Amino acid sequence: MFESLSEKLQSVFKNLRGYGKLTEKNVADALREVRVALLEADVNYKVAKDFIERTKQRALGQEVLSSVTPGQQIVMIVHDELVALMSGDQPVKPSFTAGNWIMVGLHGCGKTTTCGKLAKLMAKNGRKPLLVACDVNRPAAIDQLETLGKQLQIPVFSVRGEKDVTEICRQALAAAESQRRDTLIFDTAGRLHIDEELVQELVRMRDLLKPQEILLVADAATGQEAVNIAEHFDKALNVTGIVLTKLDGDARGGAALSMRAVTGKPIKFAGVGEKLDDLETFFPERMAGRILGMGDVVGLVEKAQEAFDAKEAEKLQQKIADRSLNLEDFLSQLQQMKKLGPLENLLGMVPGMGKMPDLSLGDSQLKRVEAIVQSMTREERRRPEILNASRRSRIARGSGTSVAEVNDLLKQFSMMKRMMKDMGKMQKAFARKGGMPKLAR
Ligand SMILES: Nc1nc2c(ncn2[C@@H]2O[C@H](COP(=O)(O)OP(=O)(O)O)[C@@H](O)[C@H]2O)c(=O)[nH]1
Ligand SMILES: [Mg+2]
Repeated sequence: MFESLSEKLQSVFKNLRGYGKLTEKNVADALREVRVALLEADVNYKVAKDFIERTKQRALGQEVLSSVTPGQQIVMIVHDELVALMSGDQPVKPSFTAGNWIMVGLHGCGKTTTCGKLAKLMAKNGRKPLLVACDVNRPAAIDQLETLGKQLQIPVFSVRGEKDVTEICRQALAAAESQRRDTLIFDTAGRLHIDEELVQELVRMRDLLKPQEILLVADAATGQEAVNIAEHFDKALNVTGIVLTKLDGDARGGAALSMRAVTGKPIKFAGVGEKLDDLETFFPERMAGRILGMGDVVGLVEKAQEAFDAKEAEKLQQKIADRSLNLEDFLSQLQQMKKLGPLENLLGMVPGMGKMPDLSLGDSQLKRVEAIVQSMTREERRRPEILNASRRSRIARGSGTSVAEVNDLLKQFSMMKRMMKDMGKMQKAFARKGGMPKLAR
């Protein structure tokens, strides 16, 4: 997610890390680069400008905390400001309140898919969803929703041949009542451009349904265009929030970072893939952490908890927190992540791993890593620092790999540990300020 932006920001901060003291010029130079990175990520021009201004004021006006380097302090300020940019003056609270939920947006932005994903999340949160097909323009849209409903085993309400959406809505409300469904998710038609006819149809729906939420679904890959579209829809319908889809693709970050500031409406959910599990509650803090390569430990642990033993996850979280991670954990972490699906999705969430492109392990590579770790003695796994040249060549022979491969693995491992140490320091500083990204919940 947002790889290029993330890389650029991290390299700016890496340069700052060397300074014992920051001068006005250091800060100004760094922030100029940050600004370029934001603009290249297609962040709204004015949003980027204000962001830099605020960050500069804070960076220059603040006392340097003794526990962190000035460079780290700037990262913290940028992190705070990114969070503020995405959350506005009110923190976004995930809500799965029963009632009527309407998805609106242009053609192809991901409305129908999001309806399915949201229904799944609703069911997980104890709701009884009913999907309602209100895209009457294309019969295929009804089929698509019904297919999703079948996969999810969630009922879908449709009236084939009915062109009047308000009529469909009325019948859907009655059906929900008799089937005791408490949360209705309405899929609507899209257009290539927002037009009056579409708006009128949606307004009629809104007035009838008095929705709990009316969410604008926007394709993050389209950058500022997504933000403009959101503004238009919001003007016409007064939406309650935004679902940003396709954040897994080559979205550059511009939409995610400008949406709140430009429209004043919160991003509530993020679509991060085509599968029905790929909808997340949008947490500005996590997103900022990912962008800055600080890892998203809470997110990882949450995902992990769903996929494997909760106890295992807790242990991992604790180890990350007290930084006693050893090679055994490293291996089991890699194995567990493999269970969780495509590694790339998760790498960005693990501290330090966002920076390790070499770790995109295929099956056969994972087997080799496994073989290497298994050829070590217990002592060696727990205290890799004792691995001298002769031990390394024994391990290479034992695992049928090469010394170079053993060295690579150890290098990656120590990089990860170092990153964790850095993070630990920053977290302590954050905690003193009243807490920002936390490792432990
Ligand atoms: N990669 C990715 N694809 C998505 C996401 N959300 C939707 N899509 C894809 O976008 C296409 C259009 O989605 P659809 O729900 O039919 O859009 P609609 O016209 O607004 O109803 C489909 O191929 C979806 O699989 C997402 O978060 N990530
Ligand atoms: Mg659709």
